[in-house]
Amino acid sequence: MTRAVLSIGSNLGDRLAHLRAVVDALGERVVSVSPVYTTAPWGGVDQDDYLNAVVTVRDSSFDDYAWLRFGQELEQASGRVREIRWGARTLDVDVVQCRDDAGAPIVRDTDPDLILPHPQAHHRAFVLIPWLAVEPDAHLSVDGLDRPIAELLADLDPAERDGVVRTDLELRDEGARSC
Ligand code: PH2
Ligand code: MG
Ligand code: MG
Repeated sequence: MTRAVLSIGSNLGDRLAHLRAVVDALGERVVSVSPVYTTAPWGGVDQDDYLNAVVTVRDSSFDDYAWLRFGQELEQASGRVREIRWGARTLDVDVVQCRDDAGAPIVRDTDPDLILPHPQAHHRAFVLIPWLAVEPDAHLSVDGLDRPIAELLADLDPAERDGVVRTDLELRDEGARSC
């Protein structure tokens, strides 16, 4: 059994539909879904604003690689093509953190396809703000030091935080919300 924190983002095509497709596909694995935010592009590439959200998930038969593969399949299904690093995309699903059975965060630093926790997460207001909305007490290991994400967010340049604006958009469909 693992629990994971997934960051999802889109800035090409029907951005909301791409994010909703992730929540739909995750189905019963979903523990919580953050609000949706419009976010200024991060990473220095000139491109349109993103929609971003965070989804926390769990599955009794998934390990960390299963979350990675699941995300990659959804990225493919959204029509994502080879792109430049940190450039525009129909859908990006990143595993930010993954905890094992005992609740311990899994650490990986040898496979470039899956570094855990995500090496850029603590720099990204578009990850920390949605994550904080669903897990206010969450911690993230940065350089081997366990830090509250609220503190990591406070350390960011205010301009980074100001670029992340909450919307009224919803990722769960009506049926799921009324359950
Ligand atoms: N994803 C990127 C690069 N830059 N900026 C924002 N605001 N949101 C993203 O999801 C994002 C980004 C590549 O994964
Ligand atoms: Mg990414
Ligand atoms: Mg990615």
